[in-house]
Amino acid sequence: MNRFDEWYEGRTGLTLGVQEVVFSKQSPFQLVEVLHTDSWGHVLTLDGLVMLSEQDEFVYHEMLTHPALCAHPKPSQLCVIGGGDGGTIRECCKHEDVESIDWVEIDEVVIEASKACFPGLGVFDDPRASLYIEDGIKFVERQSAKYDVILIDGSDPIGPAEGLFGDDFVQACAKALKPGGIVVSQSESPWVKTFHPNMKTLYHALSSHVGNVSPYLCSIPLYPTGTWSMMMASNEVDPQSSYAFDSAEQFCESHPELKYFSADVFRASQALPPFVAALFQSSAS
Ligand code: SPD
Repeated sequence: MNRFDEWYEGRTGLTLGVQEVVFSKQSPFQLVEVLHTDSWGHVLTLDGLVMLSEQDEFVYHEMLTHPALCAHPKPSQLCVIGGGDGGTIRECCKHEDVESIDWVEIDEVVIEASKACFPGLGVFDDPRASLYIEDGIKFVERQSAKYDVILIDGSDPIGPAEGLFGDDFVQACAKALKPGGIVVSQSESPWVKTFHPNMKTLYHALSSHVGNVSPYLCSIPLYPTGTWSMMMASNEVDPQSSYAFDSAEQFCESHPELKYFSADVFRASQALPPFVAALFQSSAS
């Protein structure tokens, strides 16, 4: 392979020059590959879709984690669904209030590839995190009023991750949250029409089962179109409050290694261009 293409709408896509396939294994769920690319270092793909690159992964992991963990007054008990590369766990572990993380990854091969090919990227040995290799949907269905924050670090809504965008799963997350808890999910690109139905379903499910939904945006060059969305929902916590921004300011002061998240970026990420806001004003599909 000397080039990799990810097609996201017909013949539109992303192309990367590939120097070497450094890992390739078909798991029971998907084809897990790590490619060494010309410009982005190692890149992890699942069934031919980019999950992360060494060079831009910090955006996704910082933005999935810190908005909710700064907005919540005491994020002690967490649940992370997916994220077998360990990047989200790495960011969660930076928060002193975190006491325990139930981490549920369906595919052991993603963990194997990440440990072998991205040394130092993920955190796999923090005593606060307990790893469960199982279907995150079934795991969450068994929980009740247990978590302050649930982070959904799934892949795209095709194949094993499709259920993570569905009404039943969001309802199960709502039941698994403590009062005042927060759910955050990655939620695709507003530019890619193929994913609009999933984005709308997720938004409306979060809104009816959890509470107020705040979609926000960030820039991830190797994801389709480079503009990426995430959704945060809570029935009590307001991510636009001065508490949330002050807490982000303080957190960033003690974490100068952060490369994307800041209090200003947090605030700005919630400003939605009208075409994005309009996606969520129409009915569920
Ligand atoms: N189009 C890619 C969406 C992938 C979201 N999950 C990435 C996992 C990184 N921890």
